[in-house]
Amino acid sequence: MATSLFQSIFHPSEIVALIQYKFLKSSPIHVIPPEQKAKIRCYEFLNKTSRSFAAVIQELDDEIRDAVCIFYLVLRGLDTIEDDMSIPIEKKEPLLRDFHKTIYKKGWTFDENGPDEKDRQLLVEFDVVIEEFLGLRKKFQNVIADIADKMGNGMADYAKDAAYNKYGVMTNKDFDLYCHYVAGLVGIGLSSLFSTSGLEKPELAKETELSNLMGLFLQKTNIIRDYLEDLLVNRRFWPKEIWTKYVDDLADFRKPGYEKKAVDCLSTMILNALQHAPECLTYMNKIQNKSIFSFCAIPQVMAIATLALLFKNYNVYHSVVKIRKGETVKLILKCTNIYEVANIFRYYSKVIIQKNDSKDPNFMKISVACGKVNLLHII
Ligand code: IN0
Repeated sequence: MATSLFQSIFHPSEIVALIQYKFLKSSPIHVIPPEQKAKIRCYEFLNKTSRSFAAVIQELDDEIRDAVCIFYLVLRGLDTIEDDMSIPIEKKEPLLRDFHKTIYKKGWTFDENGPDEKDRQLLVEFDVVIEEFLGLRKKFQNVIADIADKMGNGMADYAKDAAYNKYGVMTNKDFDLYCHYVAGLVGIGLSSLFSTSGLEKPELAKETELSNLMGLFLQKTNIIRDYLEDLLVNRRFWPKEIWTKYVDDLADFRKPGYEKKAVDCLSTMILNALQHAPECLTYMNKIQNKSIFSFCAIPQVMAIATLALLFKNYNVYHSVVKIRKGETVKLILKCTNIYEVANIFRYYSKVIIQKNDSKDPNFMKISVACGKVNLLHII
């Protein structure tokens, strides 16, 4: 709290937001009866993996909260297997492909992750997640298992792909496909869960393309922001088709003399992500339930704020650039309805327009992409 306040010292409205948020969040949200040990443990895991996002999940209405929490933890489980380079491919492939069956196996746990894997403990105690999964309504179980099936198989295909292992993601099409597996499917699954709960119309589950793009927008923003973190562990998610226009090796952007190329390539990446923004607003415009709306909108506004911060920002290549906690909290407090969220999108598209300059090879395309966000009418 003290560091967050200090970071916002020149942004008084963020100080107000931080204090407001602190008081809002200090009251316990939902109390789980002490005998439901597995459920308590699941929420502990949720709170450990992501503080602010966990709070947003816990604010969801009763009909959907547990299903989303378990969906999140199942996805984390898959991720923890995919991520771990110490698991040999012969072992990893069946683990990923069969994960949708594993979640039905009462008592299943996994302790073969490397000691440094950050969510290792989740798989060590995965029996609690399975117990709660099996306690969900059958329809929720089917949605979660179906997404785990598709995602696990997609991840396994990439983990086995020789070109991907050597060079990383190759084409723009590959980039969209990879992001579809790890994030687009999450959007598709969430829309199905929302519809299944009855809190959203059945039609929302049919909006698979818009749901997919919601995930792509988030994941592409993460990939741009995490350039350095990923490069240091030799993961290359920036598509080769984009960066080879500027350099021979993705790591060259870090070298002195490559600053202009680095910032131009960054613009191409940001433009690629930004093109999904209008469709994300279109998706959010279809959400009726207040708690689901905030749940969807908060990561989205953080993504567009992040893109605006990363645009023209050479620091991306030398450190991890993140929005201040104060700015995050201010955004969280504002995400109450589609008009506010559309205003936030417009605000950050203007921030991008102000940083745009005519020497950028993407100048026109970026102006158009921002223009589309600005002109979108919400009805
Ligand atoms: C998410 C998404 C998420 C939330 C709401 C609607 C969505 C629709 C489509 C796709 C994803 C959607 O949100 C989280 C947000 C999050 O975890 N934020 C982090 C911040 C950060 O920098 O990582 C936090 O600590 O607050 C998200 O990023 N993902 C996610 C995972 C599971 C579920 Cl159920 C929902 C991950 C990803 C890869 C983008 C899908």
